[in-house]
Amino acid sequence: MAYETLIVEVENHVALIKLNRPEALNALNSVLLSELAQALKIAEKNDKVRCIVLTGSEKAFAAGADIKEMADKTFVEMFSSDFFGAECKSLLANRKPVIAAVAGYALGGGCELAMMCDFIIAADTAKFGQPEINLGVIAGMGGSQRLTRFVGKSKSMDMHLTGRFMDAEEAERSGLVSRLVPAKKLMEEAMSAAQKIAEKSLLATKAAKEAVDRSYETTLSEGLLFERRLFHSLFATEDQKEGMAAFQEKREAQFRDK
Ligand code: CO8
Repeated sequence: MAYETLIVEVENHVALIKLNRPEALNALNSVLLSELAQALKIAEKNDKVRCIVLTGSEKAFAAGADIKEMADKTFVEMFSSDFFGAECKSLLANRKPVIAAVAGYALGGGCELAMMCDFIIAADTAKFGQPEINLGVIAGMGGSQRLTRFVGKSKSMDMHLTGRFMDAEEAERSGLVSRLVPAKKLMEEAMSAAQKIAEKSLLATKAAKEAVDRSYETTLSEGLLFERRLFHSLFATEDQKEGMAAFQEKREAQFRDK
């Protein structure tokens, strides 16, 4: 499938989706977000794909929502179309794991898009920020909620109110990113993490993703119950039998997603 704003490759069970609007530092316009939602849906349906990596360029993961596209819109247009609402819901509906591999700018909607992924691996060149305040607006794709959960209220407020950028070291220290690597190693590290995930049982992978995601949405006791019930339910799978047999037989497990 050919896209105007993305490059998509599938290799060794990993779909690599590259944002591709170099002339605008990968700013997220309607075409890009709807193509991204479509590419993720296709990857989710493709049995050969077991993990997804989302990346941008060396200079920018994405420098935010497209300011030029939004500038002249009215409240009525934004509200009536629920601007970017459907696209965000569609991105989040994907049940396969998605790793964000971030180099350069991840600002505004770009930072929010990275945070919508399951985890972020950052190059030492990465810069995160929610600079919407400089444009007379605020975050709109989850920044005020997700960044606060990642880094805590004080740092999140600082970022949203001053519009300052956070470098990759601060992002790792604050828990926004899971790994920090030299820029040259970014794609190697992200693809190797994806490969590792692709070797697991996809049933267990989806269950793990659901359980961790649930921790954001519920109380501790409900979350613990949800996790325990998912754990119990995996004993109905062949992959659980295989995984535990392989451990005892001291061999690699051969998962079949059954
Ligand atoms: N939108 C549109 N075009 C952009 C954007 C953007 N967000 N960012 C960069 N570009 C364009 C520039 O206009 C420029 O194009 P041109 O050459 O035609 O003038 C090109 O990309 C290169 O950019 P610069 O020349 O500015 O590159 P620099 O290296 O000098 O600066 C920066 C890089 C610091 C990243 C700078 O481009 C910048 O500040 N960009 C804007 C960052 C920003 O404010 N992001 C937040 C946008 S608002 C948002 O994301 C809201 C999300 C919520 C949506 C909610 C929906 C419900």
